[in-house]
Amino acid sequence: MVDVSEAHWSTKRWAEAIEARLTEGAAGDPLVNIRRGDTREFDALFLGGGAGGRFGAAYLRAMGGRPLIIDRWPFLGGSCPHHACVPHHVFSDVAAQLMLERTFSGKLWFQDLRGKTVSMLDIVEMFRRGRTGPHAFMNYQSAEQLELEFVLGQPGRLLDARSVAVGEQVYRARNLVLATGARARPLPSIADGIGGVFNYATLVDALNYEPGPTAIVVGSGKTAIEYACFFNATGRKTFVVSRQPPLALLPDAETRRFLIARMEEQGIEFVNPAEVVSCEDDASGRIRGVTLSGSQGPRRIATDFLFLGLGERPNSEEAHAVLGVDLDDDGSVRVDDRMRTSVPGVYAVGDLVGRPMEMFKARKGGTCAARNIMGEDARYQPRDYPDFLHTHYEVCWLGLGEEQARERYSNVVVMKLPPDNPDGHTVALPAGDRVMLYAMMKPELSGFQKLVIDGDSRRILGAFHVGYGAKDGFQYLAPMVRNGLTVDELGEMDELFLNPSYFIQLCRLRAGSRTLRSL
Ligand code: FAD
Ligand code: KPC
Repeated sequence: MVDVSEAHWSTKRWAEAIEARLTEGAAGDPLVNIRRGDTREFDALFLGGGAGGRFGAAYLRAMGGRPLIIDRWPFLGGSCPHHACVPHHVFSDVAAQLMLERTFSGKLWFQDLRGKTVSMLDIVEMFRRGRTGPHAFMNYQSAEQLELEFVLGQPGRLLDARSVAVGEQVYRARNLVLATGARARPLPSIADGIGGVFNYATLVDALNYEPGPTAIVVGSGKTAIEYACFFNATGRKTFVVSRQPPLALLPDAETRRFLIARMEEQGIEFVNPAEVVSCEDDASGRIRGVTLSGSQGPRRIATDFLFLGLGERPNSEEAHAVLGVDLDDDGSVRVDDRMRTSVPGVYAVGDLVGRPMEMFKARKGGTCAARNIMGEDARYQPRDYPDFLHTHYEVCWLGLGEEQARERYSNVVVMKLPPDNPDGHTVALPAGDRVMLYAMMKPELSGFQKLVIDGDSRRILGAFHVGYGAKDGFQYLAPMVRNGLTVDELGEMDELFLNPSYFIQLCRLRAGSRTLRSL
């Protein structure tokens, strides 16, 4: 083991150590940061130092407790900086940037990208180099600012409800918090052993060739759509194959239609309902084509690049086998609203406990477990939360879609931009940060926004935004909507014009009328 408890490494030194260990793989000795002078028993072992484990440990430490994190990777922060949120945002930034450049190819200062493909391998390698920064920061912040103790770089082995082994060394605590995350679901058997088949993790870890002109994505959820838009924006013909229609998770049909139309304009072809029934490989073992079955009959598409966005499966097998924790049908560890599993003293958090698999849930679950371990009666159940995904745009939403609202309320009012326009003419709205060029030169690409309102109580029921820069706003809007925010209260706020979503001024334009009308 390498004792780093007195090392006080800078981010630069952490970056070097992490990179060296990632290159060595499993051969590296664990990095051990345990304060030698502290003889207190650990209050909790956190198995997994991703968002759930790290935030849980930090909170427990802040409350005066003593946590120990064990993670198989040489860095803290888990999947997010390594192969999930951070690369997803890099690739989505690339998709947005390239859509802008392709739309205005040859105009103003834009280079002519028509018919050109940009290197996916270069972008993935750029991310691989860049992720060292977030990795290093996670360890620096955890060690120096949050004073966390940890053992990194080797897997932990569950022994019982109080003990975990790393190699020969056994660590014990009063409680155990399972935070081992989830992994990508494979395509059942037909792609086994074939090269050129990727998921979000292997794409960034293993891509080592320049994919050809066609990309096939399987799936219809967030990861499938986000990565499909990235592949498409690089100039590749991209097919999205799924049993379900895309974006079913987004609860407003008009917003879905806007997004799908824009993706199709960018050249994405949606094939559904359909599934991949076989994959062929070439002499080198790399995929060279897939056969699809579906409502339009069998179809073969030649490709050397298949991406699976089939959702994730919780890493719950060992906890179930060794500790006997109860699982749900999807393999997630069953917890109550204090994050307690079926085994006393054992908690579980994050992707391991199922949907929604999002950072806020992992982090809040971790802090909830920590507070209970430290004697508080803290409860957490994710509900009424805002949500987002990327296409070539950033898409945010909360609450009810228009159809859902009409099922429940008799007087639904809608405010949106752009307005419905019978002759199809598009106006330069919405206009705001990062869509101004679209608004001026190609207004139909400048976005879409919609508020769904109960006209009787004047309360906001739902909000949808396609554009850029509204994610922050939706974080703060969600609790206000939950607490009954009305059109009148929204119209009283101060907009920072040109604001990405026009909700404040649209509400103010109507707030004076006793009978609300759509706008
Ligand atoms: P993880 O972060 O996966 O942490 C689990 C940790 O457990 C890992 O560090 C792992 O090494 C460790 N571990 C597992 N087994 C062992 C063992 N036996 N011994 C030791 N350590 C072990 N969410 C968002 O909110 N915003 C986004 O933009 C976003 N983008 C995403 C993009 C993609 C492609 C994906 C797949 C997910 C995305 N998510 C996003 C979801 C988010 O990444 C997860 O919800 C979050 O990372 C879950 O945190 P966690 O702590 O539960 O698991
Ligand atoms: C570097 C960064 O902010 C992205 S990774 C976050 C992981 S954690 O703070 O542990 O939730």
